[in-house]
Formats: sequence, C-alpha cells, structure tokens
Amino acid sequence: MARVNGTSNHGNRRLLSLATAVLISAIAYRIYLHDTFALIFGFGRVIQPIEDFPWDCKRIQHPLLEGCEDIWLDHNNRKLYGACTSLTSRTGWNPSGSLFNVSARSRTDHISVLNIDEPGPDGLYGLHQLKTDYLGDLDLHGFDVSRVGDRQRFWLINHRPPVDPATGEPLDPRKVGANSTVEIFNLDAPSNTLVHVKTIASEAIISPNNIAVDNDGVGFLVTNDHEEKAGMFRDRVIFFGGGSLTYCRSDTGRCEMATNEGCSFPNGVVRGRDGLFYVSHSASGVITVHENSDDGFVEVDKIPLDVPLDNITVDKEGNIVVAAIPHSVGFMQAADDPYNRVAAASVFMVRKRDQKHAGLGENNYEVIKVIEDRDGKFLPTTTVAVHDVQTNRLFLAGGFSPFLSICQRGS
Ligand SMILES: *[C@@H]1O[C@H](CO)[C@@H](O)[C@H](O)[C@H]1NC(C)=O
Ligand SMILES: *[C@@H]1O[C@H](CO)[C@@H](O)[C@H](O)[C@H]1NC(C)=O
Ligand SMILES: CC(=O)N[C@H]1CO[C@H](CO)[C@@H](O)[C@@H]1O
Repeated sequence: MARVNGTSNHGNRRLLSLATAVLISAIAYRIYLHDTFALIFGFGRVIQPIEDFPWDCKRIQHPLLEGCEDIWLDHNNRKLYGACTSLTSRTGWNPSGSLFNVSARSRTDHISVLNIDEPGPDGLYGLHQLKTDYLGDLDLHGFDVSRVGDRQRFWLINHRPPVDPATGEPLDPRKVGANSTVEIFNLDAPSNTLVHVKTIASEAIISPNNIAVDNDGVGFLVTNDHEEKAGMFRDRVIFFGGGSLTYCRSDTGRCEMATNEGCSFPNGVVRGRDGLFYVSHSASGVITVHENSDDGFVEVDKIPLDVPLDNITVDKEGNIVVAAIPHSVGFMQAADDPYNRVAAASVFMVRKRDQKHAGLGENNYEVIKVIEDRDGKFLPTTTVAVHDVQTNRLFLAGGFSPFLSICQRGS
C-alpha cells in the first residue's frame, strides 16, 4: 500500500512539475518566442513562384562558383567578384553556423571574377580566380572592396583555425572558436593578384560575418553574428537575439565594439550611398540603419521586413538589395545537402523615399519584393544578391550553392 501511495504521490508531483514547466514555457513562448518562431518558421507567409516576376534567369555552374558566400559588383569596371569555397568545406568549417570541423576545410577558398558584360562562347563570363601572395590558407566569408588611391583594396574575413600562440599547436575550435581575422589586400590588376597588406586581429572581432568599409577608406564596420566564439549556448542568438557591431581602423589595426543595440544575429552590412550603415539581422527580420557620428554609432532608423534576412548590398542608385530566407526549414535542408536541394529564395529592394514625402520611422523607406522562387527552379539557395542598374540584371549567389544565377529583367 505504502509503496503504491508513494508512487502515486511521486507521480502527482511529477505531473505537477510537468504542468508548471508547460505553463512556464507557454508563457515564455507567448512573451518572447512567438514572434521569433513566427518569423523563423514563416507562419502564414505566402511564398510566390518565380513566374510571378518579370525576370529571365539562368544558372551558371562551375567548381570555381561553389559556395560563394558573398559577391561584390564593380559597377564601373564591370566585374563581379565572389568569395567562394567548395561546398564540402562550407558544410564542415563555417564558424557562423557553429560548424567547426577543421579537417573538412578544402583550403581552396578564393576570389572568383566574372566579366559581366562578356559572356563568351562558353557562357562563363571569362570566369577566373585571383592569384594571391598570401602565405597560408584563406577561409573566406564576407568581404568589401574600396578604391584607395589608384588601387582596389579588398578587406576579407578570414576564419583561421585557432593555434596556440606560444607553441603553434592547433587548438580545438569547438572550445575556443575560430581565430577570425580581417585580411587587407591590394589588387594588382595587371597581374590579377591580391597582394597582402596586413592582418587585423582583435578581441573585438568575435564572430565576424560581413564587413563594410567607411567613407574614408580606413575605418570599417564588422558584424559579429554571435556573442561568443564558441560554447554550448552560442546559438541562442537565433532565438533570443544578440551579436554586435565592431568598428576597426585599417591603419592602426585597432578595433572596438561600436554597439549591440538592436542586434539579432547581425548578418549583412553595407555602407549606403547616403553614408549610413545598413545592417540586416537574420533573427529579427529587421534592417537597422546607423550613423557613425561624433556621439558614436547611433541607430537612426529601423526597417522591418518580417522575413529572416541574409546579406545586403547596395546598387548604383543607392537602393539596398537584401536576400531573404522565406523558408528556413528548406534552407537548412539545402545547407545540409547542397548538391541535391535548392531552397526557396527571395530578394527585396529597400528604397529611401524622397525626403519631401518622407514621414517618420519606417515610412522613410519603401520595401519591394523584386523576385522570389518558391520552388527553387532558377535561383540558388540565395544568401546574397547584387543589382546591376546599367543592364537591369540581378546576380545571385549562395554560400550553400554550387552555382550562381543571373536574371535579366524583361518588360
Ligand atoms: C570532418 O571532416 C572530415 C573530412 O571531410 C570527415 O572525414 C569527418 O568525418 C568529419 N568529422 C566530423 C565529426 O563530422
Ligand atoms: C590568431 O591570428 C593572429 C594573427 O596571425 C595571431 O597573432 C594569433 O596568435 C592567433 N591566435 C590564435 C588563438 O590562433
Ligand atoms: C557575408 C555573408 O555571406 N554572410 C552570410 C550570408 O548568409 C549566410 C546564410 O545565412 C550566412 O551563413 C553568412 O554568414
């Protein structure tokens, strides 16, 4: 008897604590997570087929165009640059996705170049990779380019495997994270070579994702998509927000955290033609706008897009172009199996309204969906898109895709 009673008491207690746990999680869900879940899983989001949009798209597949996490368009010299790798590498060594398998690195990361106005007989646009005098391997991610003097200068994020500074012995990245640095190169155009200028290493470069060079060609802003380099709870930013922006100077090599205001997995960053920095936050679906003023880094605007955001670029007319992830589950599946699956993709354009007609807050910007590919028919599992105003084309690439797509706008 006693034994049975004991069991049932125990059972009741367990039931009670289960009920409490359910209640607490229900409240937490209502208060903190409902919006996040709705955003990430896209409850009620309508994803349109590509036929709804006036673009004619084609894919370009080549080993040099695998896993191009970031692309940059040189509007004037008519070249497209991509920071590419191999997909086996990306799915094993990708600190921003908390993937830390050092031996999966292909050690073939490179900058690919396309001459966008010269498709050539093979339709590969003169595809080639830049040479470099860098000693060692590059593990690329986001990058930016700016003209300094008569040269193009490249700022590349490099996710190095960590080593013990004293002994040179490899350290376990699952424990200490990647040793992420920013590598500065000058492009020697005649020889197609990136000439290494210097390495910027800093404690404030925690988990860099993307980079935007300031007006003066010296300062640059880096998004840290996580709060820490490693650790079990690092990925909580996906649900609870977090991350930061770090500002560095190329000359002194000094970096400091500029702000963590409004940060929710800050992913892409670009400097607009208006001199403001635009940051896309994957976990909140918001673009924050920041001014680098004497008072520091001030958030001056917020543009809600209500879809998980990826990387962000700016076109020649100053429009912001942002790649989005309308279907996160499909995205994760495609990231796991990039040769066989393609996730739905969408691209939005954010335009500053004419000052005369602008109101307050979000009304300062107009948000337009320019293309979407519900069925993954033509676009890659897109993580970044650029718009060429001159020919009205979109170039789309994906960190987990074996090809790029080029879309021409029809009438
Ligand atoms: C790490 O990558 C290597 C090479 O691709 C692979 O053989 C190994 O199974 C991977 N290890 C883990 C833990 O996934
Ligand atoms: C990270 O890289 C920098 C620059 O090469 C180096 O000085 C530092 O020792 C490295 N740290 C780790 C932990 O690998
Ligand atoms: C620079 C860059 O490409 N950043 C991000 C683009 O999107 C993918 C997918 O979310 C991220 O993993 C990259 O870090």
